Amino acid sequence: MMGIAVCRNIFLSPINFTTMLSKISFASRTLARNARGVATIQEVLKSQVPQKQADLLALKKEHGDKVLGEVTVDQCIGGARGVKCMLWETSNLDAEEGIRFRGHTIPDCQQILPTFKGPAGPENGEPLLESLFWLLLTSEVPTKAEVDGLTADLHKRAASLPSHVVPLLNSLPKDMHPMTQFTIGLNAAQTGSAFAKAYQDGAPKTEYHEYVLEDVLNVVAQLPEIAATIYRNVYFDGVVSKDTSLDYSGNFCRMLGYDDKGFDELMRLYLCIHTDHEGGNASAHATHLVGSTLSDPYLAYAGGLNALAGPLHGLANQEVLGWIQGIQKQMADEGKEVNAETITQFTWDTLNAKKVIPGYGHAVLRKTDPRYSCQREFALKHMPDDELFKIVSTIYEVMPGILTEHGKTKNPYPNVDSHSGVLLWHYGFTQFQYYTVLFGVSRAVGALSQLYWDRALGLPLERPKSVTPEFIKKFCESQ
Ligand code: HAX
Repeated sequence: MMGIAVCRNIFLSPINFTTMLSKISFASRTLARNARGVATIQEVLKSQVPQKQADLLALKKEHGDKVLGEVTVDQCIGGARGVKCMLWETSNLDAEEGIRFRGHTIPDCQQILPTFKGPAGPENGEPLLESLFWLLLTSEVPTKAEVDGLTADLHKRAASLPSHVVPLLNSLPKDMHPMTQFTIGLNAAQTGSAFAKAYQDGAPKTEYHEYVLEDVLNVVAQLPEIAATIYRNVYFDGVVSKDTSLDYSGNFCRMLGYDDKGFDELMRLYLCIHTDHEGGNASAHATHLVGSTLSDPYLAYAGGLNALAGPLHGLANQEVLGWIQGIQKQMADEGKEVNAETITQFTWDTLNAKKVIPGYGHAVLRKTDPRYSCQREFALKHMPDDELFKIVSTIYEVMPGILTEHGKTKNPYPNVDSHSGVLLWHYGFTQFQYYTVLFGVSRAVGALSQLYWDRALGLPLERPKSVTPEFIKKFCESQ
């Protein structure tokens, strides 16, 4: 019977087939996991490190002198697009397909990762951030019991935020950008770094990753309180309330001051999809680079947050809302509707003013970002009649054509930042200057999972070679 059902499914559609394979392999992994009992993330990683170290040594020994690609002068001057020069474990970005977390697409993750209700599957809600954290760190799909253990551990670790951090945040000017406050808060929490202390105390290199893991878990655990304190200070009464009976995302929503199951689900999706986007993006790369100097995870991720705060990167989600409001205001002033025609006109005005359209284009992607698509699915399911969502949908209808006609961007399709703000706005989270902080809470999970492996694998100081324009000219003329 099962064979027949499987065959029928195969002929239904390739997507069903992939989903079914994911479910089968998830089921077999779950059986294996149940056989070993409930493990902690530390135990799983400890068992993996020796093999991973041996694998990397073997890879270097066998292929160390092979050529992965060449670098053109355009690439050297043009932000190193496409230059393969960084090892990244946790995720991979394909220009057409988008992100895969440890080999799993976003729809896969929605099928196989435990949810707040328990079992995996979209019928039970969005995956828990802790599930994805486990997957990114270990490359394994956790059981619900393992995820619950990690949730409890993170809640416990949150209390380790040094006592001077919240008073410091309370003293900051309210008009300081939330991302600036965020990096100040994280830098200030660095006094609690286990790795910095162990290094000072002379820990051997072979043990660095153990202390780094402590810091990675602590940073992820402490970020919600830093982030929520900033939000509550800047926009409300400064009071942060917790509910540790919930998961990481649900508790974070309560800390921000939201008590709405729909918003909890959105936050789970939001925090999952922003975690990781392979290594070359500015926030992940900055974390990796700073960490390669043996700066501890607090300082390394503060570097990542500073990169995320730029408008070409994470700040684009704030810019998108500002741009949409610009259309709304202008059309209201002119007594016009916001529709395909007026959006087209407004877009050309923006482009003719030599500005970029926030939320569109990407350095790697050449198709609609699947992080955009899954947010669109969420909106279609939970808020199909929302006014802003309709505007975002109309923008999606017209923008690829306009950007193609404009002829500059290599990718005329939307990226993750094009959609996220509209979903937050729907639930009353309208303070869009703060949006990038939410992105920053999530990105820690990916960038720091990789940072753990950087130290476990003993990756060296990152130090590419720069060249002068005179060198390029002389070198090329001599060819
Ligand atoms: N609107 C107008 N022009 C755009 C554009 C856009 N959305 N995207 C790219 N272009 C322009 C570039 O500015 C560039 O122009 P110049 O030749 O005059 O410098 C040209 O098209 C070629 O750029 P590209 O090769 O297609 O894109 P890049 O790899 O250089 O840049 C960016 C990628 C994401 C920075 C770019 O598409 C952009 O500025 N987009 C708008 C900002 C944005 O949405 N950023 C978020 C990206 C996702 C992310 O990191 N999230 O955190």
